[in-house]
Amino acid sequence: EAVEAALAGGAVLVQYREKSIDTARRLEEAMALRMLCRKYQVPLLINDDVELCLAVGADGVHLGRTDGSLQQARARLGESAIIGATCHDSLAFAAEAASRGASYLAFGAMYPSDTKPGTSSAALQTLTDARRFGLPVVAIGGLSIDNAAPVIAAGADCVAVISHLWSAADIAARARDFTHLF
Ligand code: 3NM
Repeated sequence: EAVEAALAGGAVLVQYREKSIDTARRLEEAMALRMLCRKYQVPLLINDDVELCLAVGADGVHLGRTDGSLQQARARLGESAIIGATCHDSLAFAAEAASRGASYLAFGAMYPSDTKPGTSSAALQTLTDARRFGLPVVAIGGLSIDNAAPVIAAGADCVAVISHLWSAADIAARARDFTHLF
């Protein structure tokens, strides 16, 4: 219900991010999301799990920093898959990911995040500089309606949000508020 509300409010991409080792549950949830995202014609990405992506026919994966994973994922998923790469605050990581065929570059954390406390921080300038790679720039970490505008002004094409979206009393309205920042 929460994801459907976010989609109705205008979310343009959904990432399934589930660290549980319960394979059956992961498969079931990812499949349910796949059907929901298809209904709204929004891509579904799976965090760090190429095989689950293939199993449910998701649109791609988001990858953390593991050597070689990008090429392996591309080889397994094909040219049309969306493959996103975490770059933290590093233009060097971004350059490497771009050269290895990443579909978008993700930077963060832009602000302290309750979801991922203690993660390293990324500068607004990094978003601006990353535009040189010619790929969509995604910003993540501690983003809210009140603090996302400077991140978008600095060069983010997308904001990835957990807490400030899912904690909203009206998730569709909160998603809509984010779309109005662009
Ligand atoms: N990655 P929230 S920050 C999953 O910096 C994740 O790479 C981050 O959640 C990074 O919107 C983060 O609740 C958590 O802060 C984002």
